[in-house]
Amino acid sequence: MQKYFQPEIECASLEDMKKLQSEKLVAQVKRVYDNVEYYRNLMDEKGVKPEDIKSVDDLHKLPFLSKADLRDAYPYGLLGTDLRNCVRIHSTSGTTGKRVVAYYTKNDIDLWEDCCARAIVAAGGTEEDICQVAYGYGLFTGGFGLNGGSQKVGCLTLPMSSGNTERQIEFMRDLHSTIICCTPSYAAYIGETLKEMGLTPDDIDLKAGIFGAEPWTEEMRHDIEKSLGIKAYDIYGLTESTGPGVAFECSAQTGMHINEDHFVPEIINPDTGEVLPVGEKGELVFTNIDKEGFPLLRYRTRDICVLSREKCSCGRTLIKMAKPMGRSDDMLIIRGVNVFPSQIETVLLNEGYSPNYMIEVDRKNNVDTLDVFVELNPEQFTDTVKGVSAKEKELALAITQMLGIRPSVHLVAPKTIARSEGKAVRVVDKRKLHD
Ligand code: DLL
Repeated sequence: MQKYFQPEIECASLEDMKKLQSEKLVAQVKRVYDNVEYYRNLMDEKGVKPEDIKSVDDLHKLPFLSKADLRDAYPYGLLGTDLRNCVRIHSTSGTTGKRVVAYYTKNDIDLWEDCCARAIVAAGGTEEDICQVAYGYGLFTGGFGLNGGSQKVGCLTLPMSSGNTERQIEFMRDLHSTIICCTPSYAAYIGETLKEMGLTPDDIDLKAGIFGAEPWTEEMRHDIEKSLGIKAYDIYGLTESTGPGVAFECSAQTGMHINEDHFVPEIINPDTGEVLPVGEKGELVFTNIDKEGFPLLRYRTRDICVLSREKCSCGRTLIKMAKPMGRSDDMLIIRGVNVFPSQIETVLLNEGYSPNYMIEVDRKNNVDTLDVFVELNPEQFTDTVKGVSAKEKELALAITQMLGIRPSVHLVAPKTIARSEGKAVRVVDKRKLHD
């Protein structure tokens, strides 16, 4: 039996899980109240004392933490323990404002790596595997997180980091990598490069990929599975709550099991903060019940998704989260309509186009404009100008049917849209320049 398939936790009854969570939560709230002045003030403002939290059913009494709080408290305001007890930091890229720095004690790293190990085992990983980690290493959590998980499982671990795609493929072939971990957009790029090198999935030994850190669609999953000859598993996480491994996909590939023994999820209405029942769509909120360095309680992720307690064919009882549609702040409001880039991706891949696209939003004469630039595949590129313009109209219609608003579609030559080795940047919102 694999050490990192832990049925006593992963297949626990709801009652046992709640008991475990409650014990950890009660202790965590007390610790945070005693050690973290910033959060103590928030609790005092709300009139909540640690004694009021007796079980996970009382979670709703606690105040939320938002990204704004994290920025406010930067750099040390939410530190949960003496800095001397911390052994590592990681940080978000800070593209949407001041970066967030998270602190890890030795124990935090140990538990985080356990979570990543569970994810690798759920994707079929064993000590027989050769695991190529092509997430970035550094302040980003992807590389170090999966690296630690892979070593715990006992896989031979290749700390490649991202980039240098041909070298990735050479290593993959020479060392017979069986598992690859990277962002889905980078996996698509590796698949494209493999083809360009005149190779097919039969020329490599990969069997599984563990992809996350950005939203990706089912259509993208099929594309990657085909181009690399693998099963593609989703993995979710965020720096604020440790990193990858907060949730992971199993053989059922129908959503990700949340490591509930460490992270207690809630779904809330993003406008009112009201807690929604399991099964309703809303903003995901996490409470870290055993983190020491950066113990966030009721952290609002801004990720929009749905939870499910439906029985899973893999036997795990850990609650599942659906693929997040994207962050509430990734959502574009165009002519009053809510648009997620992932909806456009679904249409493109369904219509046989490449996953290489850019979305440009602007405002002209007070009207929002939506331009979608999509690369033609090399075989589509030989088309006549007339043929291309007919295709653009067809694709614009398909997107209109999905979104309810009409875009201008521009089919562009192969290789003209920048490839991503990490998280793909798919949207340029020029309206911000006018505001
Ligand atoms: O992206 C951690 C990670 C690394 C997850 C490697 C998975 C694999 P951040 O850079 O802090 O951390 O970004 C976190 O990325 O709030 C989501 O919006 C998004 N995200 C992460 N995983 C997924 C996923 C890492 N599987 C933010 N599907 C999160 C959709 C995801 N979005």
